[in-house]
Amino acid sequence: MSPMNQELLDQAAEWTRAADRIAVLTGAGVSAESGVPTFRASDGLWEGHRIEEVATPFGFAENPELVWNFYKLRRANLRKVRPNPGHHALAKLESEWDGRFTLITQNVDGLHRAAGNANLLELHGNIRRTRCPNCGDLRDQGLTELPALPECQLCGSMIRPDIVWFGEMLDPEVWTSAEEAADQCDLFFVVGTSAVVYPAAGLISLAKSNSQRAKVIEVNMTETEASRQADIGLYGPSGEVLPALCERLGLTLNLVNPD
Ligand code: BJW
Ligand code: ZN
Repeated sequence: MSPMNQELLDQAAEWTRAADRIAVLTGAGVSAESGVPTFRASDGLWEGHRIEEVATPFGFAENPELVWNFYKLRRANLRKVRPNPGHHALAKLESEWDGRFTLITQNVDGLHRAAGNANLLELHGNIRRTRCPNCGDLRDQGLTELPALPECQLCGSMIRPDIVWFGEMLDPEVWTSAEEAADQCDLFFVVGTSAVVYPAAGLISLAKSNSQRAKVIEVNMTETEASRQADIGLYGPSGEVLPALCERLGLTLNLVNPD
C-alpha cells in the first residue's frame, strides 16, 4: 500500500478502536481471493448470460435446467475454496466487539460462517440451502452433488436454490435486523461490493444518516457507487487491507481453516 494509504489505514484503525457498534456490509469481492468469481467482473457474463437473466424467477421458470446448472457449477467450485484472511479479519473483529458487531453479507457462499462469524445476516440467502416453492420445505443440502433437476423429498415438486433473485423480496426478518444494525452502528464498513444492488446498497446511506452519523469506511479494489458516501476509502484487496487493519489494532488472526 502507498504511504497515503498507510495514513488512511491509521485513521481507520483509530475510528475502529473508538467504535461502540460496528456494522459491515460485504459483497462478492471479499471472497474473490478465495477463488470465488465476482458478478460484475470484466464482461459480467456467465456462459453468455447476464446475472440478471440467470438469477430471476422468470429465468428459472423459462429454463430451470440452465439456472440449476449455474448453481451446481458454483456449488462444485465452493467445495474447493476456503475463507481467506479478509474473512478471518472480520471474524476476529466480531470476537473483539462481542455483541456489538453485525456482519451483513450479500454473499451466498457461506465463507463468513466458515471463518467464524456468528452474528451474520445473509441478505441474499445461502447456496447450500434449497427451498420447495410448493410446500415450503427448506433444506440444508451442504455442497453435495444434486441431480440435474432436484425434487422435493416431501412433495416431489421441483425445488430451487434458497437464493434471493432479482425482483424477489428479501426475508423480512433478516432485512429488519440489517436495517437495525445500520441504524444503530457508529462505524459502517462497506467491503468488496459494487454497491449497485438494492435494497442492500441502501444500508450505507441509512448508516450515514442514523442518529450517530456513522462513519463509513470502504474497502475495495476500486472506487464504486459507495465511494462518494465513504469517509475513508482503503483501496486494495480486502484479504490484505482487513488483516492490516487488525494488525494496527493489535489483533492476531486465526488463519486456520477447518477442512
Ligand atoms: C474486491 C476484490 C478484492 C473484487 N478485495 N474488493 C432500479 C433501481 C433500484 C433498484 C432496482 C432497480 N431495478 C430493479 C431494482 C431492484 C433490484 C436491483 O437492485 N437491481 C439493480 C441491479 C438495479 N433488486 C432486487 O430485485 C432485490 N429485491 C428487491 O428489490 O425486492 C423488492 C422488489 C420486489 C419486486 C419488484 C421490485 C422490487 C433483490 C436483489 C437480489 C440480488 N441477488 C443477486 C443474485 C443472487 C445471488 C447468487 O446467485 O449468488 O445477488 S445479484 C448479485 O449481485 C448477487 C450479489 O449478492 C449482488 C451484489 O453484487 P456484489 O456482491 O456487489 O458483487 P459485484 O460483482 O457487483 O462487485 C464485486 C466488487 O468487489 C467490485 O466492486 C470489485 O471491485 C470488488 N473486488 N476483488 C476487495 N480482492
Ligand atoms: Zn415440497
